[in-house]
Amino acid sequence: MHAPRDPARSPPTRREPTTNDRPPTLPLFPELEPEPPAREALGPGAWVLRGLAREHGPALLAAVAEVAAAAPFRRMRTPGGRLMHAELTACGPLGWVTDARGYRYVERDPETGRPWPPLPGLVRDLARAAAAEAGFPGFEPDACLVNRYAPGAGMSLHQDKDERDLAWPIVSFSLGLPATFLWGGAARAERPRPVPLAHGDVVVWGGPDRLRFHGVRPPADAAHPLAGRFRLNLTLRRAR
Ligand SMILES: O=C(O)CCC(=O)C(=O)O
Ligand SMILES: [Mn+2]
Repeated sequence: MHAPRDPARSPPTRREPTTNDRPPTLPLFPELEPEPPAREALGPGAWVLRGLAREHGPALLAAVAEVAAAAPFRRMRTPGGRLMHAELTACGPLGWVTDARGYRYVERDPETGRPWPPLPGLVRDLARAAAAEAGFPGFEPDACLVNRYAPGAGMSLHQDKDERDLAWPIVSFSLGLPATFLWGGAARAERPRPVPLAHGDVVVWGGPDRLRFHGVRPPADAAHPLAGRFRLNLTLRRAR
């Protein structure tokens, strides 16, 4: 019988390989490796559309910068008085805001008193295409909420339910740093499923999944080549 080796007292004469010594295993036939699925179902009415917006990343980030130049990112307070971790701005006819009076859509930026900047055509077109791909043709968003997450900033579980007609889906673009999206259930208490989201991924949820709880874990600190130390998220909604 072998006595179990105590590595502290009897070091092996020959160093044993550790996982760190092993080079990454390359696929023998890369062309036969399965591609990550282009769309993943999160539920009967919810899809992750992998990389759908990736090629438009630079243009989308430029559009966000233009929006933020007219309607700067700011941290808003929940009706209960808590400061949100993500910074927000908006574009399109309506912008979502939260303050002591509650959650609502408004036509003017309360910070500047001006209408929200227009919804960029590219954002509208991509949102329409993503919604159609997920089974919701004819989506015409009238509100785009833009969230900016620095490392350490997340969003707790919530439902998107301030929109008038819940028959329309939510279309959500992820740009910049990767983060984990938390896909919950119909009740807050249901344990959410972690869904990693990368630059260019789009999530669409509607129909029977429209009121699912969801949230975002804070991104880890890193630098994205296009977005720097931020994750940006655009959610397109039909608010009225
Ligand atoms: O950042 C995300 O991926 C989700 C944002 C969100 O749920 C919201 O703005 O309501
Ligand atoms: Mn939400």
